[in-house]
Amino acid sequence: MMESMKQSNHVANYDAVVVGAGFSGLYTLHRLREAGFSTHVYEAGDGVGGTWYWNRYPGARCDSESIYYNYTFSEELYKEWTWTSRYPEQPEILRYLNFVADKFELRRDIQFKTRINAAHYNEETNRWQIYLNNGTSVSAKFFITGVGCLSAANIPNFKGVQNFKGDWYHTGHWPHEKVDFKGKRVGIIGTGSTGVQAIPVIAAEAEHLTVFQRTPQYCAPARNHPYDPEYIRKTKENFSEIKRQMRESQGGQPVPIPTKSALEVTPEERERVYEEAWEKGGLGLFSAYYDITINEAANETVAEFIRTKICQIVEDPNVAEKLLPSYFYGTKRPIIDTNYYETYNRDNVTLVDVKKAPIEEITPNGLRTTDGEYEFDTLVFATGYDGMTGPLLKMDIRGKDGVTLKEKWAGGAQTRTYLGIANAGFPNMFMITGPESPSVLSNMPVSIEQHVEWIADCIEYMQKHGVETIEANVDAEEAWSKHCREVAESTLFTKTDSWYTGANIPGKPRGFLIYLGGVGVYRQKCDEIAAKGYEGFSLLSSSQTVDLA
Ligand code: NA7
Repeated sequence: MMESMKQSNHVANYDAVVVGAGFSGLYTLHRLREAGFSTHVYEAGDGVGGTWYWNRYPGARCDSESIYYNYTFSEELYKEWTWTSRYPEQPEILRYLNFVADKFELRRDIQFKTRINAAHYNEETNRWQIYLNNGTSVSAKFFITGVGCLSAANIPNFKGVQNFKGDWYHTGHWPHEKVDFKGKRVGIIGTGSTGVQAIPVIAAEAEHLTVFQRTPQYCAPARNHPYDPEYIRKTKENFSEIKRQMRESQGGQPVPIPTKSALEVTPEERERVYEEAWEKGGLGLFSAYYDITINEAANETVAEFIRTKICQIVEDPNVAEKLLPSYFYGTKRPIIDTNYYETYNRDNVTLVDVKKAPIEEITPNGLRTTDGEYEFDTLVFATGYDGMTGPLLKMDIRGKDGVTLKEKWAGGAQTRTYLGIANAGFPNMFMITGPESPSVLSNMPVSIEQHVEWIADCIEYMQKHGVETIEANVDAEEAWSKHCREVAESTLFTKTDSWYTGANIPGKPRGFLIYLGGVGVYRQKCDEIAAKGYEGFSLLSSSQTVDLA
C-alpha cells in the first residue's frame, strides 16, 4: 500500500460513495438518498456537470436532440426545464445540470475539488476504503463510478510540447475564461466531433487557422434551430409516451428502427431518402436503413452520398480531395456539424494532411511535419480521449486479494465485465455506463438513468433480503463479454480504427467495449437478470450464500 494511503486520515463512513458529479453521479445521489442511503459524491471539478463542466471549448454542443438529452425520472423536472434549441450548446447543458442540482439540493452531499485516487476492497469488513487526494479516506459499503466514458484526455506524446512558446489547450480541459483568438495564428490537431465543432468557430475569430487532419470525417449538417414553443408544449404533454419510446428504442431516442435494406430500394429512392435526411439535419443518415453498419455495400451508398456533398460544398478540388473519408461510414462517431466543410472555403484556413506527412515535433513556434514547418501562436489539441476503460483505470481500484482492476483487465486487453455494470472479484462495486454496456452508442442520459435505477433497485433488494455483498460470477462475465464481442463482430464497427476500439491510444490493446444490441434489448436483459434474483451474481449474507431465487 502506498505510504500516503497508510497515513490517510479516516474521516467518514457512508452507505455509498460515488465518483463524479455529472449526469450519472447527480442522479445516483438523488436516487440513493431518496431511498434512505447515506451517499457522498466526490468531484474533481469545482462545480457539477462532469463532461459538460470540462468541455468548454468553442462550439461545444451535444449531438443528441435536447428534448431527449435530459433526465426523465421526474416528470416535474422535465416540465420545468425548457431547452432553447434543437442541439444544446455546452453552457445551456451545464445550466440544466446546475438547475437539477439546485432543485434536488444535491450540493450538500457533493465534495468538490476532490479526486478519488484509490478504492480498495476490504474482505474483512466487506467495505470499500476510499482514498482522496486531500490525504483523507472514507469507507463505504458500495463504491459506484460515474466517471463518464470520455474523461481521460489524450494528449499525444509529441516530441517538444514543452518547448512551444505559445499557449496550448486540450479541448477537454478548456479554461473557464474565454480564450481570445482575435489576431492569432492558431493550429488545431484533430478532426473528430470536437475538432469539427471547434474549427468553424475558431476560424471565424482567428487571423489564421491551420487544421492538422489525420483522418477525414463523414459529417452531416446539424441544422440547429430554436424550438417553436408549440412543439415544446406538445413534447411536454407527451412526456410519458416519449419516455417509453426512448427507453425501448435502439439508441435512446424515439427514432423508429429501420426495417429496409439500403440495397433493396432503387438508387433514386435511396437518394431521395438521403437527401431528405441531409436537409432535415442530424443523424438521420445513420438510421436511414438497417444494414448501413452491417453491410459493406449498403454502407458505401451513404459514404458516397456524403463524399459527393463534400465535393459540392468545398470550392478548391485539392482541398475537397483531402477531406474525402474512406473508412466505413458510422464506424467512427458519425458527426453532425455547423458549417464545417464550408469553413475550408475561407481564405484564413489551411488544411494539412498529417497522415501523408505525419507530425514529427512540436517546435517553439509551431510544429513540424515530415513535409515542413508551420508557425502559430496558439495550439489546440482536439485529440480525443482514452475512452471507456481510461477513466476507470486512472484510479487505483483493488478488489478481492488486492487484485487491481488494471491487472484484471490486463490494461484493457482482457476487459471483461458483467453487463458493463459489475466485475467478478470486485464485490459491491458498480459502474455506471461501464465498458460492455450501450453507453456511448446510445443517448447517454437514457443509459445512465437505466443503470442508476438498476443499481439502486439492487441495493434496496440487498437491504430487504439481508444480503451483505453482491459479486458478478466469472462464468456470467465471460458469457456477457463473449456475447458483446459476437454482436460487435457481426457489424462493420470492428473493422475501423477508432476510440471505440482503443486504437486511438498507442499501445492500448484493441477491443470493442460497447454493447451494440440496443438500449431497449439491453434494459430487458438487465431486468430479467434482476427478476431472477440477480442471476449470474453471487449474493452473500455475512457468512453464507443467500439463495433468493
Ligand atoms: P476523437 O473522435 O477521438 O478525435 C480525435 C482526433 O484527433 C481525430 O481526428 C484523430 O485522428 C486525431 N488525432 C489523435 N491523435 C493524433 C495524432 N497523434 N496525430 C494527429 N491526429 C491525431 O475525439 P473527439 O474529442 O473529437 O470526440 C470524442 C467524442 O466526444 C465524440 O465522438 C463524441 O462522442 C463526444 P484519427 O481519427 O485517430 O486518425
